[in-house]
Amino acid sequence: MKTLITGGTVVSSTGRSAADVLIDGETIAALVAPGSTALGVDLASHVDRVIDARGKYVIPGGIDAHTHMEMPFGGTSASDTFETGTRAAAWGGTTSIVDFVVQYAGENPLEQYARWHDKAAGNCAIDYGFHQILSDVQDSSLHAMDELVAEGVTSFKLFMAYKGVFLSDDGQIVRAMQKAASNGSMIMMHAENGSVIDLLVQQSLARGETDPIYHGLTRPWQAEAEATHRAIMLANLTGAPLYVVHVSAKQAAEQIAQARDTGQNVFGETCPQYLYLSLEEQLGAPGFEGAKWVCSTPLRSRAEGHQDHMWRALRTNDLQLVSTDHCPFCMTQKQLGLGDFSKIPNGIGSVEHRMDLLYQGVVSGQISLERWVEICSTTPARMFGMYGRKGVLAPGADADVVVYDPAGHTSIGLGKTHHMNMDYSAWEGYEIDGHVDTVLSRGEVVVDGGQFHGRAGHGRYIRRELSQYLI
Ligand code: DUC
Ligand code: ZN
Ligand code: ZN
Ligand code: ZN
Repeated sequence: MKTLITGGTVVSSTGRSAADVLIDGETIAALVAPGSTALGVDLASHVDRVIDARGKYVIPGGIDAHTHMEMPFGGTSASDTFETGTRAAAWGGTTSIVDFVVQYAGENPLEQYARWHDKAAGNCAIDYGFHQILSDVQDSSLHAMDELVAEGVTSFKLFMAYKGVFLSDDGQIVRAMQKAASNGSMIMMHAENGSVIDLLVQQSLARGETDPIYHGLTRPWQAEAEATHRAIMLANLTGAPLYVVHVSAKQAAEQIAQARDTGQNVFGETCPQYLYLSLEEQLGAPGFEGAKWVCSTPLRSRAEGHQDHMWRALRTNDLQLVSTDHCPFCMTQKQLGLGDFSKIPNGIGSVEHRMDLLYQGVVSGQISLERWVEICSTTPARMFGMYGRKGVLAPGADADVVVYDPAGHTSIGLGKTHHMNMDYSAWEGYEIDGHVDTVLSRGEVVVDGGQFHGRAGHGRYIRRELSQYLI
């Protein structure tokens, strides 16, 4: 099957040009001058399918490097399965996800890895890779880290918060970092001071403060900035590359920027919720509504300037990526925390909207068109060892392609654009300038003309290499 995407503007992380994209089977065959001929014959008449991209951007498919499909968490399980979640991702122009295998304390990391393959295999509409969460770091975990790297799991998430659920103490963190330094893998960190947060939560509940808003108020920016600093120091001590997930506090981003200025391999990710949503809006939500926006790290105060700082950090490359931390729960699941905010499952669902939401940063002049592609696709590919196959439109790369219509419009919300398995949207009422028109995953059209054409099982496991982003 040969496909030609004609008449569009191909945008990469380094520039834009008028070019046609020729796809042969699952990969990109060539980028050619618009209207090119082969031996004097119009190329378009040589292919099986022509996609008209006039007036539109042609970009490499989005890569969401942080999702939690059907994750067991908070006494329940994230509501998107690999099937529903990857379908929603495709609708939004995301053609690869990197999800997290979960190893809770006492579980065998390799068995958990096999379990996650069982959950994903045959169910995904787009390609998927795995990071691995380690909740306790034993001799056996260190051994597993080597085996997992050979399997293409080249990044490991540790937690400085959630004692009794995930927490790795500093000694365990250092052991895992030493292993990462020796096998070349990346340490991903949930950087919040868990002991401080647990204390503030207990004190808050003891005062009778039970509403959702106290989730954010008991996770202050100082707890994030302190843990981020500590994680950076431990990474410096051990020589491990460090990627701080879901950065929301300005002061945490500043810690990352300082470390990067010294040349240390430290990277940071923020999420759409930390660019757009705020503690003030959550405070203004009536009753239990605020539970929709309970996530960790929490939404931050707009008055304190965190959101503006996240945009600025994205512009300056103090932060490198925007992933969603897609961890959706329905309202009945959120209601586990009625009367006790600490029992609200933490997470927001955004996998479908990341490309559109980030594109609003282009519309408003916060980031360039090229930076949009870099943040959404090229850097996640490089950061997590997929570049070449993913993250770029070049001969030999997987034909993961999005045709994006800057003149289009997208209304987000239930009954509008919403394909995630959730009974509300954290983004209800958002109006997007721009529209994901056509999405190809490895040469197959999965979304086009407002229709889903993909299928569960098309998506394949991505065996990742070591990070290609390190200094
Ligand atoms: N951290 C995550 O990365 N995802 C869900 C919840 C959390 O705390
Ligand atoms: Zn986390
Ligand atoms: Zn997460
Ligand atoms: Zn359109």
